[in-house]
Amino acid sequence: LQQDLSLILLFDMNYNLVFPKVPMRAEEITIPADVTPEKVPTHIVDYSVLDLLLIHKSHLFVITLPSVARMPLILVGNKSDLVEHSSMEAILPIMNQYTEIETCVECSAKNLKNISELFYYAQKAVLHPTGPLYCPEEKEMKPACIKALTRIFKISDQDNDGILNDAELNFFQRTCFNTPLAPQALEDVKNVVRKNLNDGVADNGLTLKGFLFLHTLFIQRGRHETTWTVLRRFGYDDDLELTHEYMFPLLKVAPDCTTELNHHAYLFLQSIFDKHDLDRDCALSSDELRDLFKVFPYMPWGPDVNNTVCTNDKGMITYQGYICQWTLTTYLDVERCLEYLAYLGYSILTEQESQAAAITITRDKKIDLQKRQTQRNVFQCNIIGMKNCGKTGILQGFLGRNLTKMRHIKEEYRSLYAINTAYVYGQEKYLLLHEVLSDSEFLSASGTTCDVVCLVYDVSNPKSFDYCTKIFKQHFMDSKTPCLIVATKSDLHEVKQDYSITPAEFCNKHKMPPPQSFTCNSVDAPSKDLYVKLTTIAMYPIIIGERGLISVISTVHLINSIPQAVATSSRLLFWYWDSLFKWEQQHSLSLTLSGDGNLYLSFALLHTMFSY
Ligand SMILES: Nc1nc2c(ncn2[C@@H]2O[C@H](COP(=O)(O)OP(=O)(O)OP(=O)(O)O)[C@@H](O)[C@H]2O)c(=O)[nH]1
Ligand SMILES: [Mg+2]
Repeated sequence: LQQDLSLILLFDMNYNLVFPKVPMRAEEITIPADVTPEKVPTHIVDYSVLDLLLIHKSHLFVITLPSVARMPLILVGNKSDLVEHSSMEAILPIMNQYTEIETCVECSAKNLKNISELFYYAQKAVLHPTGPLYCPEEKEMKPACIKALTRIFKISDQDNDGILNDAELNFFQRTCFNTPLAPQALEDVKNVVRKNLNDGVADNGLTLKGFLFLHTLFIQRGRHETTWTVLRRFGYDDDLELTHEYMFPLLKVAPDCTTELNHHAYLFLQSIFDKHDLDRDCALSSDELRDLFKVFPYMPWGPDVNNTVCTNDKGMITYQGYICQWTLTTYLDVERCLEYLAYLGYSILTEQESQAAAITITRDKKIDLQKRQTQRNVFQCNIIGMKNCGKTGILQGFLGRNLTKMRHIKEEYRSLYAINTAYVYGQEKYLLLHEVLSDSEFLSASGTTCDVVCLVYDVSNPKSFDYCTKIFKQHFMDSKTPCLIVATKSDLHEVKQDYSITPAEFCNKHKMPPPQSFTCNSVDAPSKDLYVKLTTIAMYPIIIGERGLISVISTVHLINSIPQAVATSSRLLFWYWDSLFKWEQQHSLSLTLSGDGNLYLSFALLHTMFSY
């Protein structure tokens, strides 16, 4: 909304001849905000023909030249005290010709007739112009206004039945005008619509047609500030575009922090899903999806989303898939997430200041490492390996698709991301897989930034492991990002890798868990094992600071039963145990003995997970 108004008065040249003592131009006057009906400070600038330049600095002038258009104008017939009859009839054609003219008023400076009205109309013309809303020739609202109000209707129709019932109307009223409608007022509104329109009211609620009719009526009766209040509340500016402020509230994300949706945001997204899953099959058909995104200016999800998240057997995005895609957008591009939530009317429906309230910024990863604890729910794993080694197979396997299903995916609809949940210690976490496309040994920052790396080689291709070792040495050997080596296509005959030592020996040498076998050539969905392991490592990174130094990010307590765990340990467990002690010595820390089973559990879990 305008903070400050300037009005320019363009005076008739004869004025000074009639009242020769009046100066050519009066001093600028400011009407303070609290005495104006719209509560906006208003500067009144007198104009003499010599000062044309001034016009450009103001928001309105009272009499105008058609060439200086796009500013709202008020046509004022002064000296009404001198005539018997109104000149309004003669003025109407001029009003029709110049749509910038918001209002015509006849006034008299001599007997002060309509003078305060004139300034009221002037303020109104600037603050609530009819120009963008209404076409007087056609006597109907302009398409952009209809589009905006239709979006507002859809957002307010919370059960998506095409009707604003009393509860929805009240919520709408409270949101826009801060007061609910009295039951009688509600009935009156509906009766007005009923009287004028056949299908404006249905099931005792307002249809879209009725809603649009009401706004047309407001505008036609000079109450367009009502429509503007609604439009502005839903984020629109004077050109009926959503404002930058509404779309992109300030959200500062420091490096090494990630962005997630909080519980309230998930509940909101769930309600949006439920509202559009009309057949209640827990998946969105293409029609349902299109309907959901009708409040967007464009379709945000392309067919690649169906290959990024889980779908049902008909290929529709499931509830799980829908939630995962939102999680992905929030994690990878939080600005976009804010934009999407703005289209959905998040701040309005949840009665929050802005969509920023939907976002949790996680603490710096370095603090997580220090404290050996994380509150994060979303982790990213980069999948790296030479061409054709089976990376996409791993991504699609995470969505429960085997090789046969994967082969049906059209090349142009492939996705370099896949996101799903995995359970670690009984907690559901999101794992975001990112297939890194590179055939050289050098990765860009997006290839190396993640929580865990999956280095993939193809057991049937003798050249494929060498690539993994190069990538490892180039990028990860000295980094804090944990790595897991994965041997894909394990259903095929395994050949010897062209490398000086075997993959298992390589892992041992570099203190990594042994290579993990994977195949997506299965009858059913591929095994979930690999994904649980990747999530676990991401959550509890076996930090190999100086490679060989290990810690578990969790509250580590030793318990009496540890000796049993050690007794049943594999080589990995010994290595793990050994490194933990080395780490303890190096950092002169002592591990506490308590009855808590956490460490035992971590040991046992890691032991069973990575033993081979
Ligand atoms: N037998 C068998 N074949 C597989 C498996 N995974 C992938 N393939 C086949 O291997 C080829 C490459 O698989 P992708 O998963 O596309 O490999 P990629 O690494 O993503 O390939 P690029 O993206 O081109 O680098 C395809 O022809 C797949 O059908 C598997 O587990 N077993
Ligand atoms: Mg691929």
